[in-house]
Amino acid sequence: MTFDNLHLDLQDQILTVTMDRESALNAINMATMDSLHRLFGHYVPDHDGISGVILTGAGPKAFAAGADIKEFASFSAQEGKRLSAKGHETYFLIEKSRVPVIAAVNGYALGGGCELAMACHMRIAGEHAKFGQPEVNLGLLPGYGGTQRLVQYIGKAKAIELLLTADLINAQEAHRLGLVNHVVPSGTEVEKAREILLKISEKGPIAVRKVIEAVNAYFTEDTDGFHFEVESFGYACGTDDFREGSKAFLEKRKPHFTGH
Ligand code: DAK
Repeated sequence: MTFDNLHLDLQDQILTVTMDRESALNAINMATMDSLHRLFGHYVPDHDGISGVILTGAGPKAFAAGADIKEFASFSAQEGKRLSAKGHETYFLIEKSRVPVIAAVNGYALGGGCELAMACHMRIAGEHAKFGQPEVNLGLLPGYGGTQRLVQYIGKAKAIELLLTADLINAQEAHRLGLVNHVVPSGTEVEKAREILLKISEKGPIAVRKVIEAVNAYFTEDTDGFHFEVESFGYACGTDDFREGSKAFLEKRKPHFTGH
């Protein structure tokens, strides 16, 4: 499988995905969206040797400076709606990924780029990163879930201000608001994300997947998250991994999880 505009690097079961259009500040065009869709729809879920994914942007300036304005500027209402739906589908694939996905935000994360970072399970920001949803500057509103996920992360009052004013915020402010998990020296975002994913890769893979699903359930309208947790807990109790995890604790050794 080939992925236009993405560079993949798999090491120690951690897949680093670099959006690779540095001259356009990694703006997300249709080819990139299609690649992300196939990556998270097929490649990652079908690959047994991936325990976590890091998403980042090429170069020192941008994670992704938005959807590609040059490409969508001439879109009709019909085309815009179709692309928006495809973006939603893609970003949901990331949010629902069975393995954790961390955005290593190495610069501008604007518009569709900020929405992409928000679809990931965590965000590590370089100290010079900038976040924002400046769509209203273009006479648009966010089209890839930004009006929803920004509210989920930082609350309605601040989210509506950023969405209406198009103001950008720096990494420190994003951290203060709860949008990013850690701020690190620029250039070390991927390293920090990798450190977190390696730690998670030592945990039971079924438990990791169920935590992601249960947290997502909180934000899924027709799902009772508490009920989902009860069901998932019961399921986890019946796994070999749980037996191994508790046995290893009692025997004072590290567990060997198999994902069964
Ligand atoms: N799209 C295409 N090209 C972009 C781009 C973008 N979003 N952002 C930057 N570039 C290109 C610039 O055009 C420039 O290309 P050349 O002129 O060299 O060919 C190159 O990247 C370098 O950019 P600058 O020269 O502007 O670099 P600066 O350091 O001076 O400024 C900046 C950096 C990030 C402040 C500036 O580039 C900027 O304001 N960029 C645009 C930010 C922005 O407004 N992003 C879009 C947000 S709106 C949709 C669904 C979703 C969306 C839209 C439609 N449908 C379903 C239809 C989402 C929309 C958005 O994301």
